[in-house]
Amino acid sequence: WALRRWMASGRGSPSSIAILGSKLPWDTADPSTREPPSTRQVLAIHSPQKTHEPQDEPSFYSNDIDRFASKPTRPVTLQNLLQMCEPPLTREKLLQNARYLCRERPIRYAKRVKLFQRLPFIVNSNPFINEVYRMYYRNFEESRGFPMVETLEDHEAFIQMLTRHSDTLKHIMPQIARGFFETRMYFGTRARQTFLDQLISMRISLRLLTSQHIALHNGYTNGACHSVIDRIVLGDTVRACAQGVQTMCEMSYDSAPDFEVDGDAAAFHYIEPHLEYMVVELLKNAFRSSLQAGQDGEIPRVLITVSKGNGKVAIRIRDHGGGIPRRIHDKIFDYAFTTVEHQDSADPAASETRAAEPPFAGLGFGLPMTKLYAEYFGGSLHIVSLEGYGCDAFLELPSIKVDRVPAITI
Ligand code: ADP
Ligand code: K
Ligand code: MG
Repeated sequence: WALRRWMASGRGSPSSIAILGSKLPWDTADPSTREPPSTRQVLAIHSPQKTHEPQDEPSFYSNDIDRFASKPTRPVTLQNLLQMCEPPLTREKLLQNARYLCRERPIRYAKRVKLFQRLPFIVNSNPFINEVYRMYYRNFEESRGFPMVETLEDHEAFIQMLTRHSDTLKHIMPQIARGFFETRMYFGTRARQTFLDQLISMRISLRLLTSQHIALHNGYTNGACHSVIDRIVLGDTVRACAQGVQTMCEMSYDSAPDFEVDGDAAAFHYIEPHLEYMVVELLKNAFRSSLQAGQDGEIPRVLITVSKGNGKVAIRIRDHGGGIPRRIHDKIFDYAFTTVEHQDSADPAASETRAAEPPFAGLGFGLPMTKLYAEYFGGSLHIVSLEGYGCDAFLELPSIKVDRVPAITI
């Protein structure tokens, strides 16, 4: 029945498969006749306005996927990644990093495609999950078919491909969340946890490598390399996030709690979108529980304290929303675990419209993803709940600077 429901939603129809390229013009059967493609050919095949011919469905048994997925990746240290943007930004440095990525990206995409192929069939047939799988597959094929970057002209085409890949995958997390939420009954909690932690970590890593290379390219062409690490005034960013969440809360529930930010507004270095994502998710939870606690009276306000220690910052978010019942405390970090009640999740039409805009709460991705993001660079997230009273969320993050970089590899 679930399959029928997904087919009925139109996402499983053959027309949705047509955009998947499987052959590139320079893929000939005999390797000896293989001509290296010209830059124009590369540009043509990678140009978004190209009308694609109907093509084969991605094969589950593609040798290419297995071959690339079995190759080892070559992780770089965060230190090396950050040093890349230090002058001098030479042509050689640019092309050398492009060649590294040219080899690395198809391997990393193939490993991700392989992860999806190992999912239970019923899970992979979910339209949201399947669409994400197809996007990864397409990016794998394009990256694998891209010839080794030798000249600055090749590099232009390479940057176009990187930008396009990165743009198409920018907003897929709500889709992934929706897909794994809908298939939660077919999938064990442990298996889902392992899969999603792996998938999201891989996603963070490749996005970092890609954006840093685009930054290096911009630096080489315009002179200034803006690394993926931003200088952030913590108090300002947190206040802006809280204002945003307040607006979202009003739109979803017609009212929202007040909030207060205190502590020192120290500057630190981090990836701003990561910080914003984590703070917004924690605030959404705090706002929602406060709103529920204030149903018949005054809505308790949310208190946010920011502080800076030695090479670290901390963000504490306190709400008086009633806390988390003890019996669910060990489940809150499970993907797709939520206490939000869903009435219409069996309606595919409703689920399609909902996917476009991630809901305020209810997919159960906020806490596990925030924890994963925090731990990626060696930070931490702790939730302390006083049942019947409220919750404290403690987020601690390292400040990432070139002279003091967490010892992690990407
Ligand atoms: P979602 O918000 O989509 O339900 P989360 O992973 O963000 O998913 O949170 C999981 C569950 O943890 C929530 O459904 C809620 O039951 C509980 N929770 C999280 N934060 C709070 C909080 N501040 N107060 C009360 N309950 C909370
Ligand atoms: K959860
Ligand atoms: Mg949440």
